[in-house]
Amino acid sequence: MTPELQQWIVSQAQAGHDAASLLRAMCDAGWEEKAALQAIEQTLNQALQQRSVELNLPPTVPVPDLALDDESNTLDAGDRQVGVVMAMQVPRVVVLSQLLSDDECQALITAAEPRMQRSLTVDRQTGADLVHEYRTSSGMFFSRGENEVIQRIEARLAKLLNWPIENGEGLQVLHYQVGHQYKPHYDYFDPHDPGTPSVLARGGQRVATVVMYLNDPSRGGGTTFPSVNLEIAPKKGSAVFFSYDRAHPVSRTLHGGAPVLAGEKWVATKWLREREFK
Ligand code: PD2
Ligand code: ZN
Repeated sequence: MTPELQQWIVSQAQAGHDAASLLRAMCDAGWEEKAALQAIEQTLNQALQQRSVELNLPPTVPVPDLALDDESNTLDAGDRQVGVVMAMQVPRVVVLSQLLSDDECQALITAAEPRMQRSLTVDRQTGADLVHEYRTSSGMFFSRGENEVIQRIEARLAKLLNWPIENGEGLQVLHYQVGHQYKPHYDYFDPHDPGTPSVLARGGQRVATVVMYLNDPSRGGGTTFPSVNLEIAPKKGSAVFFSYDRAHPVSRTLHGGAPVLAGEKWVATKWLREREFK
């Protein structure tokens, strides 16, 4: 491969041409398809790697994902067929329907309700849990596999996302009342925070989130992704999955819970780590 060709591939990609159109142009110019594909992949990977170093980005890590194909809008979750409502690549966000049954939603709320406390967030300096103004919901954590319903849901998520059950934190349940919100934030732990190393000792970084909606708020309470102007309406039994292959804003996974305007909002959040969460 000549430097000129490499430069051409990078400049075409920067101009917004996708891999398929690059491939077509190269094949039209006499390239064999397999060789052209390899040249494009190698060149773009190299360019991305170089850019990451220039920008001093942390390296990417493997993340959970769903086995989506173009033909099917349902996924086999083992004991249940789950609907795919929307999928985008960057950031990786997939909205799922019918992930949980009404009974499962209710069972989670019933078990969580007596254990709810004002929500804590991790203190960025020390790694300790703190009450913070930007998070006005109340919440609780189940432990992993705590009861039969939780075991079932965790097994379903592991199958859907092809990620070990052991890498999941315990399910968190949040309850928002009118006016409550969760201001935009990243779910990964900021590598520059002094408290992060102690948090990472238990299973490494968070690499993906599943927010499951346990009821239908009357108004408001959407999950927002401000970097890409996306808002997901909370619907009982549905969920939003998103992943972040590096702990950096380039992941574009800034997200928040919009204020609840009428009614209430219950969610269960599953965070997935790189390794076994102990
Ligand atoms: O409740 C939500 O929509 C929400 C939004 C952002 C939950 C979380 N983050 C979370 O639990 O991390
Ligand atoms: Zn979050």
